[in-house]
Amino acid sequence: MNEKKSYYITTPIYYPSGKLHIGHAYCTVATDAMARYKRLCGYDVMFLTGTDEHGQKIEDKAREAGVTPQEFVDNIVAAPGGVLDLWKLMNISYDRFIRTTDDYHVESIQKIFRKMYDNGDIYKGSYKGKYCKPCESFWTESQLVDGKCPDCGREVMDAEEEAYFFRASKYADRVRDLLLNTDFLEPKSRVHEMVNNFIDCEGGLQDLCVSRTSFTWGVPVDFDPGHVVYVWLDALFNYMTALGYQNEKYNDLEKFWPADAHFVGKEIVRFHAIYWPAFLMSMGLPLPKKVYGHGWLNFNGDKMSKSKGNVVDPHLLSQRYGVDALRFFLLRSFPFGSDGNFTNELLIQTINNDLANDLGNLVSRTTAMAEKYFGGNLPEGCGADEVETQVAELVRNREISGAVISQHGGRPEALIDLELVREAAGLRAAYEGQMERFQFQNALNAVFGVIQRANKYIDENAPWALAKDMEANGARLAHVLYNLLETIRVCTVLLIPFMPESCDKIFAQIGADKTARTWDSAAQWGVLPATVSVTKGDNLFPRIDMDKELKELDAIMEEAKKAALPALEVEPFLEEQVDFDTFCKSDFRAVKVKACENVKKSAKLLRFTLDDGTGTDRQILSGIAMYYKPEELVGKTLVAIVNLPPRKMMGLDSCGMLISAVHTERGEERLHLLMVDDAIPAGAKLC
Ligand code: ME8
Repeated sequence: MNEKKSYYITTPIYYPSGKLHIGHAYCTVATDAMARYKRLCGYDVMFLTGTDEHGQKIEDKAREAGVTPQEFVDNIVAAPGGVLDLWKLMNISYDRFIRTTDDYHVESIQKIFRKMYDNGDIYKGSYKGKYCKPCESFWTESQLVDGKCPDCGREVMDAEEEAYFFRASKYADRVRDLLLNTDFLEPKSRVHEMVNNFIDCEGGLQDLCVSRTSFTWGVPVDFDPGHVVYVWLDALFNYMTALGYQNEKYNDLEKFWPADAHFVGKEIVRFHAIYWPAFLMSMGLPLPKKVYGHGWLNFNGDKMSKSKGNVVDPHLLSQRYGVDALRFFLLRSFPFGSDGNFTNELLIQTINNDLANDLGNLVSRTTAMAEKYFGGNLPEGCGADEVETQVAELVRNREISGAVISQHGGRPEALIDLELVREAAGLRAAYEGQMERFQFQNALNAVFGVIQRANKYIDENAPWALAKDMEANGARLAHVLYNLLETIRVCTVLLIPFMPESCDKIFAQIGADKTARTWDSAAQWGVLPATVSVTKGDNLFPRIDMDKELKELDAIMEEAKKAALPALEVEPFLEEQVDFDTFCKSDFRAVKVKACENVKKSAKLLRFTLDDGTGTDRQILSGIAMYYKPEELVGKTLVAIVNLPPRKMMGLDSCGMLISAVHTERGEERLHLLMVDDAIPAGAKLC
């Protein structure tokens, strides 16, 4: 039997310490595209993702939230709107999801730790150093940047504890060799950074502290109570425990280990490219074939960590633009190996240019014309001719020559047709080359090059002009539409890894059955039957009005900012006491509003004419025009302090002050004039 080749790919397992943002989705979407691509190519794929649930940060956050660490992580991982929900929404086709709190993983980590201890690679010592709590990383003085954590730039603290150490130093030479002399780590630009900063640095590769005693939320070291396993050792081995390493839960090691690719963000390349292979060397295990360190999505220059307050919510974005548009944007707009600047404007632009204008337009124009001119069914005989099929074949075998094209004598339009055929038939090979190197942006560039070519082909052939004389040009028109459908089909097959749901819809519109959606068919020409049935469907990617949309997004962000502020804040109580006699000197009276108006040229002031019971009107000015309309207040019974010395405001005397209650709601100041029972007569003293 011909067994399928296997392919094992992983994402980092995420810290469930808060909501995931678009930066997290970036890596997972890329991994998903790769997994779908490999499935399309016929591989038996294992796509692993999960959550990294131990460590001091989680313990602290749980304490702050008043729940147990397990409750805390359960709430972020499995609750509605949590990690699992997000991956479902983003159409992430993972095959396995590991949580490092899963029993089988905990059991495996304990066995692994003991094995490394038994083989002498883990030993007990004491640790003195600088510790970055959010990153859960110990650093030496020389590794700090401006005295701060080199990964996240935050303050570090002095820390000392009895701890177990992993003899990383023992593996320095082998890891250096792995990095410098193999393709283990990519992009290559990251290799020297790793070797120079962590192996060939002053003091060489340091042994790694792999246990903690200062908190308890971790995998307990079973032979030394009080110690928990360092999160990174715990987390890195997820890639193997999830296949059944040191546990009975799964049995997939033989099939899937070593991993074909670990996708990781650039800041955790150090753990994956240095300690991970060293751990595996210590255990005598095969090394993964590739670690790919992708860049960060920055948002206005910042990595979008929650702590820097720049979160962009993937739930919200996919609700507004559709999951496929968001997935596509992430891989189309940024080269995977480098940083990219995420802006809402770029997102909308990409959707409008690539999806609405180029792809959407091509599909809707082609299907609309097939319906309009042929009732959705192209006539017999309009399919690929012999020369076209032959050109496609030669392109596939990389044997194309100009001779074949010029042989296609007779038809003046033949050259235009063959150019399109050649581009479409050659697309798969170009795309494959890029996908194999994780160059998603380039792969998509290739596809969109052909899509643009096809749009140009419509203009070159002007089907609307051909349609004016169907008797003379009907066959040509049908052939033009057939060529367009074939081009759409080839491009759509190659877009499956990026936009699976939209591709299904396009296939349905162009009448492509299962056999016309395969990897093999993407390098062939003439796969759709000539009499294919076409149905124009809904507009797949509606154009977005940029200005309007940006305004709405601003308003949403403003609202979100407000929602994050405390619901209610009142002023702190005064510490200083006032003696009773002083207090009694304040003369509070009930007053009735006889008239109220805005003060000219003042946005704030209202001018009150008040009955204070003395028989003479009292005038008070109050800075509350943003809270009340003057006419609302006429007739109300208010409270005023009446023995303050008069003050001039905007040239008018204010004789006293009206009493209000003030507080802050979601960051906005609120004010309520104190209004009392209308039965209280004007001038009544309040005491
Ligand atoms: O690092 N742009 O978890 P994590 C691109 N638990 N990628 C980003 C990003 C951004 N703005 N922000 C975060 C961990 N990421 C560990 C992994 S694996 C054994 C343990 C990426 O939740 C980040 O680079 O902090 C990392 O690869 C991933 O999200 C998970 O980050």
